[in-house]
Amino acid sequence: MTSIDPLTFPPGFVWGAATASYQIEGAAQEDGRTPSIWDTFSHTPGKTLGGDTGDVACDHYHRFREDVGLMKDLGINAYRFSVAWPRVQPGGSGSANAKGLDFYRRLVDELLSHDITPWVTLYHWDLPQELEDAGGWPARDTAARFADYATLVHGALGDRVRHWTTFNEPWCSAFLGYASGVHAPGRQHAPDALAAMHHLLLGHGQAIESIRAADPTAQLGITLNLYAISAADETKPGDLDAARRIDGLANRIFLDPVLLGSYPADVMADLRGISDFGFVRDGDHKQIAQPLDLLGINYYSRHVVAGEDPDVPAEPYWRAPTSWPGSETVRFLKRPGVPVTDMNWEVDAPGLTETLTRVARDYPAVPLYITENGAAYIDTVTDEGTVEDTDRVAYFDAHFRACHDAIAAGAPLSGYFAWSLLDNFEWAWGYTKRFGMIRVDYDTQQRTVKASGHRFREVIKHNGLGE
Ligand code: GBH
Repeated sequence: MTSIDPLTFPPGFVWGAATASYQIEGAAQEDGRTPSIWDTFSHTPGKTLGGDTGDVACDHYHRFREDVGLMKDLGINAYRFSVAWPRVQPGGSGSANAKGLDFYRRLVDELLSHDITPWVTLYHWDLPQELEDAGGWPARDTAARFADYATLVHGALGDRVRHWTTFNEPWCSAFLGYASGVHAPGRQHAPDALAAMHHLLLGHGQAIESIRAADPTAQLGITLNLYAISAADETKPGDLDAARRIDGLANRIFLDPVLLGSYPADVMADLRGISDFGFVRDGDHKQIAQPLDLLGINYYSRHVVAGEDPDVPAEPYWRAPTSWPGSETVRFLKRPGVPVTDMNWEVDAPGLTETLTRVARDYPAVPLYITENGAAYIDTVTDEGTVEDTDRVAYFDAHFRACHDAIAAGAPLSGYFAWSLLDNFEWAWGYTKRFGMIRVDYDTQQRTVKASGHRFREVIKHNGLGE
């Protein structure tokens, strides 16, 4: 074949990069910021690899002008970042901290002056510790606190920010934070995880309603982490049921209340032994299912699952992790020969196409954005100081094509944000896992655009994968 498919994206397709406050900002004790659950968690021995914390991280709080300059250099159209609640409303309630808000005003102004559209995530996991001490997400009042905080941030930035999402991956906040405990606040009680899920969703609905009332033309949404799910053997009823169950617990348990207005009945039945969903009050479903202008999807990988099989030895890593309450009989499989990233996550680009077309098929129409997609790899730094992250270049390339395939199949995909702009604090893994298109030397804070960043610049310039 001589002609190359230019794989051009639709005009106006948004190309961006994403980060999150606790993963990059540092300056944990500056200008009136109070501790979040991630400060407490990361400072608790044994919770993060090597005891790493976000105290300094990428020092973005002090280096944001340089970082915006790098964004300009890559040519990104939009930048997705999160606001640290304990910076702008210390303690999680009451009046605003002007110095905290000023940081985000400076950042937004810097972005706008470089023609980069700011996309604000209101919550990327850094709950003020005081609210956790008052009960955290399992407490219903936290939803109202969040809506109040969201309204406050919108009041300060709404004149120059048009794109808002409430939560980043509420699945992680609920299930990793309160069931398996591998994320802050590190609690391990499955019924609490389900109550947390409901109150995160309620906070989403209340915040959307409040911002919408103040600003009818704002573009509002939420970001969910979705997985492609498949049964190990489609001829085995046990495997098919495992796939139904995990799709329910991973995807539909958030998609359904947000876009259809109720929890999926089969998932509630699966969870009967854990919770009676007594936390749902009259009117909650309607409150949660606010009309949205966009849905953010974070996609990383696929889960291949199987039911119990007496003939297969039950190796521990096959068992459903404790972050999946209600799935004790499900086995998570690693497929032999499928390449994995440095997180040990299987690379599965067709799963991205599948996820997008599935949401378009099963849910009411809403513009879709990939708000995160990317991969951790161990990067090679050459003697000349360049970073040849060949695996990441290939990962991105395959997933750009997967996005293009989804658009060709009719999915209303309107933009793509790479995770991540910079190497950063990878939660329980600390600084050992690097996801950036830009390398960060944590000793010197020097930034180096990796080969994947240079490649991204070309893709953005051509709005596609052609020459
Ligand atoms: C995203 O989460 C985050 O938004 C971002 O902050 C982070 O840096 C980035 O991805 C890279 O990790 O089956 O119990 O082992 C990633 C979504 C969801 C992926 C949970 C790992 C495993 C849960 N994560 N999943 S479990």
